[in-house]
Order: sequence, then structure tokens, then C-alpha cells
Amino acid sequence: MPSIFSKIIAREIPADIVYEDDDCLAFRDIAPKAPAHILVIPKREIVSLADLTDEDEAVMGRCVVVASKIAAQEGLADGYRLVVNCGDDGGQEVPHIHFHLLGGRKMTWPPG
Ligand code: DGP
Repeated sequence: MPSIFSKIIAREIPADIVYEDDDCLAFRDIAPKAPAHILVIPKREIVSLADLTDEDEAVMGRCVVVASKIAAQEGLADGYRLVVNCGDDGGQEVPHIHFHLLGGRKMTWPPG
């Protein structure tokens, strides 16, 4: 299902892209919730965690590895958080699966 993130992948709307490969894209969140807030997405249009199939295993694993590399590039040596919101109760607004990489401040637990 095309979403605003499909337009970012297609360069139809601008974004501050920090990483790209054949399968994944990462860009800075438009409304950052931490000093570093980057979204890592598969280019494949997957709506949410609830829609994953076995075929998505490699690309989702790739996104996690990409997030780890970006965290290092961003200098998040003291730690960070990697979050996936799923569905209404999970607080997901954009229907294209994405990892939030959040860092640069002390996180609290539990999340709201
Ligand atoms: P979620 O609630 O988990 O679906 O998070 C969606 C995130 O996407 C939210 O933190 C704001 C961000 N976002 C929404 N639209 C845009 C956009 O057009 N550009 C960028 N860079 N981020 C966006």
C-alpha cells in the first residue's frame, strides 16, 4: 500500500536521507522525539509487523543491521532505542513498516 514513505523512496517528496541500499532507506524523522531520531524502512511496501511473512525475514534483518550501523555513525555510543509501532494500539500512524532509531538522551521505561 503506497504511503508517504513510498513518496520519500521515490524522491517525490524531500527527506534528509542518511542511508540507502537496494533494500532499505533511512531518513531523519520530520518530528524528532530525541536528538537523534531516524526512521529505517524497507523499500518493500509492508504495512506493519502484523503483515510480515517469511519472505520479509531478510529485509527486516537488513533494516536492523542498518539501524545498528547508523547508530554507530551518529555516535550513539551510550546506547539508543529501536522501536517499531504496530497498529492503532501500538501508535502506528504511517502504514509502511518502520524502525524508529532514537538516541542522544536517556530513555524512560515503560514507553507511554
Ligand atoms: P509512527 O507513529 O510509528 O507511524 O511514526 C511515523 C513517524 O513518521 C513519525 O515519527 C513522524 C514521521 N513522519 C511522518 N511523515 C513524515 C514525512 O513526510 N517525512 C519524515 N521525514 N518523517 C515523517
